[in-house]
Amino acid sequence: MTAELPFRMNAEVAAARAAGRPVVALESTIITHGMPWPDNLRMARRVEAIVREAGAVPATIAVLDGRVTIGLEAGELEALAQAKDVLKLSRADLAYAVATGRTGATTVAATMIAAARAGIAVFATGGIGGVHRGAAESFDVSADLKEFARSAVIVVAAGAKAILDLKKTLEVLETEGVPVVGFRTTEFPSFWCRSSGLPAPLRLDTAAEVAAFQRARQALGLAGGMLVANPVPPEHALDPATVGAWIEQALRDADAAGIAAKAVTPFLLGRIFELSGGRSLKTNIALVEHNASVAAGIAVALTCATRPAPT
Ligand code: PSU
Ligand code: MN
Repeated sequence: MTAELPFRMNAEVAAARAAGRPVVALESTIITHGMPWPDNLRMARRVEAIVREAGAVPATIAVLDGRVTIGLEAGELEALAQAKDVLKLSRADLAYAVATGRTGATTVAATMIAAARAGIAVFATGGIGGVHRGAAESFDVSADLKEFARSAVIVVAAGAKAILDLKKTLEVLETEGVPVVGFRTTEFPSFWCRSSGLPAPLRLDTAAEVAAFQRARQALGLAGGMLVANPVPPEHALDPATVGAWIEQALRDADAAGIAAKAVTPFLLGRIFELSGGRSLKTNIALVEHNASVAAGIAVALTCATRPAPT
């Protein structure tokens, strides 16, 4: 518990922060709205273990009964993974859950806000939100994108979810001044697939290089975070044509059912899970696990690597 922050930080995360040891933030919407029970809990536990194995402390973030909690205890994680009526919280409604004492899962945007306030510099997730297909009509652009310009957190993700308009998503990130770094790739990945047909704007190959890049941005007074786009490992990648057909069908179903606003992303992920006979979920879990290990490497690099002294 830290008194000076409007947050409840668990003892392990607080001790790591106080000692300057590496910490990796993890989101909770992926648990409550992105995957079915009990795979969601298994994934959340496994991801925390991967962060630990790589030498960092995991901090899964959620709002529990109105308290922004940085680092869920094992029992809290299990309860959240099974809970019903959990809010999906972004920048617009994070404080609403606090004010009304509700329980809510944090999206990429809300997790970035909480991590930045808690001094956590690195965050691992599956795929960020972005510009939805048909956004010219619906105006549906995830608040995740603008958050990158505001909160100084490095987010490791397998690009943005392929259900989105990835080209427009990259355009908005560029407009917002958000670096998008292909990690060991020159191509922007598309979540379940390694390719998207779109180039990654920047490329870096090591955790130390990512850490040095973020340090250079801060030295220049540039606010905000960056997206480290880490493709799913080849053995778990799905074929773009197969995924494309599931996405088209899911989008038609969403349209027919009149799904809008916050419900769109969970609906599409759930429908694609059904259409794929569970294959999309297996790949989703594999890519989150991979992102966790890369994020932990970056968190370690940020704490140990120091720039060479000027000569
Ligand atoms: N990545 C996943 N599964 C998810 C999400 C990301 O693998 O469920 C969530 C994230 O929390 C992301 C949110 O911030 O979807 C985006 O929702 P929206 O498009 O409504 O902004
Ligand atoms: Mn949206």
